[in-house]
Amino acid sequence: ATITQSYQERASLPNTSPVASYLLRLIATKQTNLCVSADVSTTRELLQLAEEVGDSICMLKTHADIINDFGPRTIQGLKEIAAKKHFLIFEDRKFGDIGSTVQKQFTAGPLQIVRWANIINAHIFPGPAIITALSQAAHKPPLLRSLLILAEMSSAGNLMTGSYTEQCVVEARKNPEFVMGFIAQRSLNEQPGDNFVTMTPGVQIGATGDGLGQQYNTPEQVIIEAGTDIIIVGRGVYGAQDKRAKAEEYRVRAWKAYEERIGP
Ligand code: S5P
Repeated sequence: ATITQSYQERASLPNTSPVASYLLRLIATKQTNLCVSADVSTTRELLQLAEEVGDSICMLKTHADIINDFGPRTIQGLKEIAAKKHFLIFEDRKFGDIGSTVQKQFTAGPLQIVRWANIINAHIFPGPAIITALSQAAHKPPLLRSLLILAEMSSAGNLMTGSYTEQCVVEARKNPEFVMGFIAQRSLNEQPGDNFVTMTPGVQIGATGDGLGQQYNTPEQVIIEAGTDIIIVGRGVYGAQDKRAKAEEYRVRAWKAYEERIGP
């Protein structure tokens, strides 16, 4: 059902986490279902990329642990640009440990992810306590944070299929306040009432893979055929000479695909 509904309509459906509602409204207002993956290695490059693509994105995805000089300057800069350009920050930490450990990884150490990332993701192979542990850590002191469960991956030969993926959906349905959706290759909204946000990496125009397992689809394959909500593009954007123009090109392609999918 969510396949033919607009982002705007979905923002006010029941069973929608607060962060998802905010994001869906933001997407509708800015007319962008593009998330840029900022896999760069310095604070300077990260903040410059955020400035350049900020107007074209609904979300910036980071890997804080690959930034050589990550620190308070990175956090402050990111927050300022996100507020000015109106996008959310998603730290792609892929938590995957016992509850007690992920709480520390989320809140402590040099990254202090909970302080600056609106959205995080986790694997559920350690069991469902990973969800409650992250939720608890996000709520003291109360911060508006949300989780994406990694239900499927883009890489060749990955093991996240069948009943594993199904179990991700089961656990998400039990935690609609905190779990906003999935990292997956297709929409997993299969039951009436499901309104999860699906974000899909492995998107690039004019490439099929990277020689290291990554597999690429086009924005149209992902948004129209697979029914997902947000494309995640890394090298397709930050690898370009003119990053601003490239982000805008991906935004237009993914937005047109969405308009075609929901119909007149
Ligand atoms: O299944 C996945 C999940 C993720 S989060 N496949 C992925 O590629 N990712 C991430 O998306 C990956 O860690 C990288 O940051 C980004 C894809 O980058 P690209 O350069 O291949 O577009």
